[in-house]
Amino acid sequence: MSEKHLQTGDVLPQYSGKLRLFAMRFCPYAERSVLVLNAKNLQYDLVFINLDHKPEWLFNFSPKGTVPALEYEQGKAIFDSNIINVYLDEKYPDVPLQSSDPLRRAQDKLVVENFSAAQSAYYTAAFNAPALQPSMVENYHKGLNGLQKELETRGTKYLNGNEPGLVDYTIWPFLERFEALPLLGKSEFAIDKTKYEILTTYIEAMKNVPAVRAYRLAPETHAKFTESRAKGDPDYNMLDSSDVCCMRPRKKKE
Ligand SMILES: N[C@@H](CCC(=O)N[C@@H](CS)C(=O)NCC(=O)O)C(=O)O
Repeated sequence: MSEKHLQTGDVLPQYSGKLRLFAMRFCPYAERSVLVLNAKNLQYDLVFINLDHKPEWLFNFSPKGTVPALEYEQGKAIFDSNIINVYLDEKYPDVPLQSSDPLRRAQDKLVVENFSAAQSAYYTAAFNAPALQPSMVENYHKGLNGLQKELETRGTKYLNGNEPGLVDYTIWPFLERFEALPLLGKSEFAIDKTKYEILTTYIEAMKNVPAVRAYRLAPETHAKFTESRAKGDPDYNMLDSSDVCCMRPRKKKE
């Protein structure tokens, strides 16, 4: 898989007949859908997009120009990670990722909702540090505490139960990125193993889930991309090795 991000002027790769996800390698929302596609063992193609120089054709799939967008049939797409993931779960029920109990599904949505303030705090800390307020750090820890309490109350390995589900794959991409914050000098965002014992066990378990392992990036890698984006020059292709030397035509000898 090429990690190259396509940009304005690049042609749309040929449709292969598989599901196709338009994504950006470092986007947590796109990661949510990648994880669900992986968890369901679906065949899919990934197309990475340079969000600062979007190819014109992106808007045919995602009218707002956001990723992820899922091309579920040639030329037909839906967008928004939560909408895509519920669609995938209902369309491909072999590996169900949501509870059959409506109340539990509602509770899962509340877990995600209650976590959103921690997500916002992360975004400010990572990309707009001068705007960071003490109340945001507080909200971040409230979010982590809430998540830990929920895990404790549910008493299961994952939020979904003994196997991870949609609720886990929705929250995980942010937990993955939170570990980059201390590396960026934001030590107040560290997830202390003693204070967050249950949460730490959960985080380590999630890292080993096959769907996650196949796509997860190290905190150092997230930190490097975040730094480039915070400086206003996101290094989208920092993981791409497809252009390296040897594929270039050799210069003819005189
Ligand atoms: N609510 C959307 C949010 C998606 C989103 O904001 N994605 C970002 C990238 S992480 C994006 O596409 N931004 C558009 C831009 O940067 O122009 C979802 O869950 O899919």
